[in-house]
Parts: sequence; C-alpha cells; structure tokens
Amino acid sequence: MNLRLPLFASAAILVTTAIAARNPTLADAKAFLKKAETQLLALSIDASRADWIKSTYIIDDSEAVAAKFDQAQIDATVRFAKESVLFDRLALPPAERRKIQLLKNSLTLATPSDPAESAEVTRLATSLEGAYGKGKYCPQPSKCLDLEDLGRIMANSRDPKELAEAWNGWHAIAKPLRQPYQRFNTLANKGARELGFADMGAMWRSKYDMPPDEFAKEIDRLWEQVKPLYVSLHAYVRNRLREKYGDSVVPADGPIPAHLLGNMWAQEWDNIYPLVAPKDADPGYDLTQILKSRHTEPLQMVRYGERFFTSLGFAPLPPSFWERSLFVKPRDRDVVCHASAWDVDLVDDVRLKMCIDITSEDFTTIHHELGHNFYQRAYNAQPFLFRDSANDGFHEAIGDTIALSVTPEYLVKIGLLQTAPDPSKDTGLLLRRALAKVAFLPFGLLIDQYRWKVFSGQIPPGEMNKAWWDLKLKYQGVAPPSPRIEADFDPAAKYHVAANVPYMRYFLADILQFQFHRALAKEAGCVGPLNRCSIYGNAAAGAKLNAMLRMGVSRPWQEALESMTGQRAMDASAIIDYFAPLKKWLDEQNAGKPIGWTK
Ligand code: X8Z
Ligand code: ZN
Repeated sequence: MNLRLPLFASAAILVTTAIAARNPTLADAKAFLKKAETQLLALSIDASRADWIKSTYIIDDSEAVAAKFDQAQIDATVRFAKESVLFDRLALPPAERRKIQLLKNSLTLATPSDPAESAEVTRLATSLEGAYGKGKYCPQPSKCLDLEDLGRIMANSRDPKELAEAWNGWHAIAKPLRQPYQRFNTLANKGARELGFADMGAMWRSKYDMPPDEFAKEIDRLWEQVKPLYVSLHAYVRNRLREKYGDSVVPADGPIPAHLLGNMWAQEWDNIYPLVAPKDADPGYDLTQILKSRHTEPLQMVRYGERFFTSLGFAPLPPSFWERSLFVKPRDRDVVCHASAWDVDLVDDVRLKMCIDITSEDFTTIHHELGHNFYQRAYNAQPFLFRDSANDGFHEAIGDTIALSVTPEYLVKIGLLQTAPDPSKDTGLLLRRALAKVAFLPFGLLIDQYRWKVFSGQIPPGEMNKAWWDLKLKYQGVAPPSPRIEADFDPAAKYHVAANVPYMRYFLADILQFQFHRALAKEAGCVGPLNRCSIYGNAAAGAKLNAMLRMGVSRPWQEALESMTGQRAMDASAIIDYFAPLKKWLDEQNAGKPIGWTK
C-alpha cells in the first residue's frame, strides 16, 4: 500500500517518527493499538451522539455539529491507519495483525488530509443524508407528502397514474443532489487514494478477508447461481401484471414498469402479493390485517421482536433502549425515517430509530433492526476494533434470519393466528416470501455495481442517470415509468446512495440468511420443509447463533461462517433449495410465455 503521512505535525507524528527511526517492536505495536482503540472509542461515542441528534432532529445546526464530530472520528481513524504502516514489516501475533488491517479497511468514507477538504466532505455527507430525510413531494402548495406517505401509495394503490405520480414526485427530490454528490465523490476518492486505494469502490471491496477482485468475482458467482430463480419470478409477475393492467401498460417480453411493483425502488415486491397470489394455494391470512385489526401499537411490534430473541436465550433489551429509541415519526420536525439500529456507547446503549407503521413489512424490518442490536450487544466484550460483524453482510443477515422463522406455526404460538394453513398452501407462502427475497437479489447487487463504476470513473459524470437505468434494466428487468434525462439523479432517491451506505452487504445478507436459517433449523431439529421451520424458543439454535455473534470481527468471516454452518464459503444453494418447489411451480405457470426481457 502506498500510504502517505499527513502533512501537518502533531505530537502523535513526532512519536511515530521516533519509532520509525529505530526498528518498531511488538511492544510499540501494542502501545499504538491501545492508544488508537482508546481514542477511537471515545471519538466514536461522541460522533454517535451527535449523529443521533442530527438524525432525529434535522436542522442546519444539528447537521453542522454532527459533521464536526464525524470529521474528528474519521480524521483520527485515517491518521491511525496511515501511522500503522510503521508495523507493516513487523511480525505480529494474529490479533494485532488483524487490528491493523481493520484500521485500514474499516472506513466507508476516508477524509482527505487537507483540513478544508476533510471538513467539506463530511459536511456534504451530512447534508446529502439530511436532504433525503427532509424530502417531500408537494402536489399542491398546501399539501406535501413525505416518503412514508408516498411509500403507502406505492404499496397500496393499483392506479398506474397515481403510482407514476408518487414515483415521479419522490424521484424529483434527488435532482438537486447530483452536483453535491459529484463533489462528494471527488473528495471521498481523494481520501481513499491517500489511504492507498485506487478509489472509494476499491476501498469498500477490500473489507472481505480476500483480495478485492476475488470478492467481485464471488459476487458474480453468487448472482449466476440465483439468476434463473429471479428470471422465473420476473416472468410470472410480468404475466400477472399484464392480466391486471393490460398490454398497453405491461409489455409481453420487455421490462416491467418500476412503479407497478409495490415499492418505490422496485426492490421488494411483496406488497403486490394480492395481485399475483396463486388462485388455489393462498395461505389465507395477511399479517398486516391481523396486526391492524388487533390495534397493535408500534412499541408492541418491537416487543414481539424482542421476545423472539429472548426465547433463544438472549438477555432482554436494557431499559435505556426503550427510553431512548425513536419508534414513531414525530409530527413537528424532520427526522431520518429510514430504519437503523444504533450502538451508541458500543456496550449496551443500543437503540432503534424507525417510523413504525403497523404493517407486515415493518414487522419484518423490526426483526431486521433488532438483529443488529442483539449482534452489537453480543460482541461488546471484544476489544474496540473487533466490535463489528464478521463482515457487513453478517450484520444485515441476522435479523432477517430470525424473520425467516416467522412462520404460520410461530404466529399461532404467539397468538396472532388461530390455525396454520395446511401444506397445500405452501405455494402462496413461498411466493409471498420470494416477492421479498428473490425480487431483492438483483437490486441488492446493482446499487454497488453502479457505485463502484461511478467511483472508478468508468461511469462518466455526464452519464450518471443513464448508467443507473442501464443497470436496472440489465439486472432487474425494470424500466422507469417516465422518460429520464441527465438532469435527473434517480440513484440518490435511494437512501443508501444519498447517505453513502455501502449496499453489497444486503445482497450478501440475502444469500447468507438462508444459509444461517438452514443451519439453525437443523440445530433445532427441524426436519420439515425449511419454510415451515421456526427456531423460536430453541435454546440450542440460540446458543449456536450467539457463539458466532460473540466473535464480532475478531476472526475472518470464513471462520465465523464455518462455526455456524460448517461451510467456509457463501453458498446460494440454501436460498435455491428453500424456493425449489416454487421454482418448479413458476416454470409451469410460465410455460409457453416469454421469459427474460429485451429493451
Ligand atoms: O436499509 C435497510 C435496513 C437498515 S440497515 C432498514 N435495508 C435495506 C433497504 O431498506 O434498502 C434492509 C433491507 C434492504
Ligand atoms: Zn440493516
């Protein structure tokens, strides 16, 4: 790696220069790591507190303050990463070697060493996320719709005109983000290059305990494994949507219009399940209806999630979780509603920030978020640099793994359903789940295929919107509901682009959660079809899960995966096996109909 020390002098640099003058020792490395871990922990807590305020009260002042604390934390990490080259040639024990590697690879944003540029890039990061959080579509001056309102339209309306209006209304908020995003890229790439990476995408790909190019190949391999399943689902859904909307709206062999799939980004399609449900194999219950008819409160939704984890042997969430979390969208101010799980003091000040709606979708998202929180608490005895998931896909997969155990039998156990549908209804159950999990696969993949190319310059600034839709077409087989031009910036209408959160983690999680589910179901002694296995209340499965979570990122992820599944590689055979009966059924339905898409 080509690492340059920052140009400004500091006490820390004088010390490292002194060490460099002689040969550094193991004791030097340990002292260096101790100092880095102590300082970074303190900076990280300050930054989290400032970020929490900013995300739950978006105003210029909270953004400015948060940007300052973020900058202090990132600058310090960058400085320590640069200093750590001192120990590159020293033989170190595995834990110390790994910590140094993590110092270099842990950042998703690296600030440039120029203080003004560092301040500018962190300020841009904060304001891009803030602009997304504040985004609204105002069809009339006195009537404004936020993303939650628009999301409800996307989920429930069956009127193509209304859907297109909501879609266009939201995507318009991203237009003004194009210029600041470009500037952000320039500066963030500069920071990544100073750390020795080719660009920010290369930095993101270097976190996976394997050479970055090999990781990109792993992704391609996994996608090739699951693509036939996606293509079958796509063809089936397109046919059913043609029956609903007619061939003037949905082409026979072209891409599906993105606004008809029940979700603003066409990323999960389960909201249109009623439109595509199998005629004679519908499970006959709808969790949203059940939760609504029981007048379930947001806090109770979270309690259901917590109870699942405690049933596995995890300790209940601390009182501070219930006091400090945000569960409901405040009426009087802008907040970042996109759900997230927080680990403020990296011990037990865990929190959930979410604008909960009483829907089955949010029921699942709550389990997703609590998966983060229980993971965070499980690794809190590790040293600071190891307090993270085995890789970022693991963090995203844990809560989803638990949500795969939300089976009809589980709903009966917790009193939400009276009787579980019989096995003849499994096609409907599997289809509903595939609309979420299989539909998501190409989406999970393409966001960072896109950003990797933007960061590397392979997508030129003048084609940033066209390239987005080229990839949406290539991977998802969807098309925009209205003509797009380069003044648009549709990628930033997705939270993770505006907020600079890497996305490949969700693709990995989509694969991993089925691997985890298969292993835990086996541990729990479940012998039936995987979609009817629930690990609820199973202490053995809980212990197996906890053993992996406790490791944090102390060991390469391949070891963590092996400890739970016996496998050292990510393997899409679990998701393929899970949906195998559905794939067969889909292919029967698709017989004689066009498969795949041409423009
Ligand atoms: O962003 C999330 C979580 C927070 S980590 C709510 N997810 C992705 C998304 O919403 O795009 C969960 C699934 C995919
Ligand atoms: Zn998540």
